[in-house]
Amino acid sequence: PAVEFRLEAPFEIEYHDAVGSTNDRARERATAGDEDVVVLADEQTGGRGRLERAWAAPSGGVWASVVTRPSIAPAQAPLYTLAAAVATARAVREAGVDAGIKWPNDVILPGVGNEYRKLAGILTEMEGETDRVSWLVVGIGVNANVDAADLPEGATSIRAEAGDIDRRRFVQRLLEEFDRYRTDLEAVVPVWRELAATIGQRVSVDRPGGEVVGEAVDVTESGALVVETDDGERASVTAGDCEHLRP
Ligand code: BT5
Repeated sequence: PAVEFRLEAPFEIEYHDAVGSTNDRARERATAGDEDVVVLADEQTGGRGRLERAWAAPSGGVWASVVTRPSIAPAQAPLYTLAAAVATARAVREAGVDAGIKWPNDVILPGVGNEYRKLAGILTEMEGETDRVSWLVVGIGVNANVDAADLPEGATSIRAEAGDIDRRRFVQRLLEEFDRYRTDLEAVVPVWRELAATIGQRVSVDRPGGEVVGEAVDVTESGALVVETDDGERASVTAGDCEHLRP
């Protein structure tokens, strides 16, 4: 696979056949002061999701973590996550899978209500002051050339939906798209909206302030989900876990 990942991407590539978590290795590079590095692995033995959840990362996937040092405030970091979701969804669509985005950052094969299947996820980690980000690590996991049987229930892969892809080409396109959107953050939310599978769904969002149930009606300029609750109130949620409910 090392040869497969030789790229012309606008990033330095650090490739591993196997690593615990590409995000952990990317954090080391970030802490060392590096930037515009992508840590890539064929397989992760300790892949991580959000909130300490495990991420299955068998050989054949695209497990990538991008180290960046943008001059932004921490409040803008969610836009980088949305940019990665947009880049991932566009690359997956080019690979022939009719993917959508589930707020905030899951790339899914849409289905009725909660019958969607997850193809990719994003884990952004950062360090910095209250007014300035020092570094961001954007971890992108795509179930590419892997069997659905090697993934948790509710997950699918590009292999299962459309057949194997050329991972070198896929990563090249993914990074080109991410590079384009991170340098044009204003373009992110409009494209995110076009790809959104969450808008129009009945959702339940588990957020720090408690659960919100209602219809997802929009995403704000900073990437917050706007939910219209059953009593007609609008709540905007900046972070949390979102479930699509059966209509
Ligand atoms: C995510 O977390 O969706 C973020 C996943 C980020 C993975 C990338 S791979 C490269 C980089 N290095 C890392 O160590 N991580 C990043 P979350 O929204 O918390 O979803 C996690 C949940 O998705 C788990 O609890 C499982 O239910 C499910 N899951 C686990 N592995 C999966 C997979 N390969 N495909 C689809 N769903 C999976």
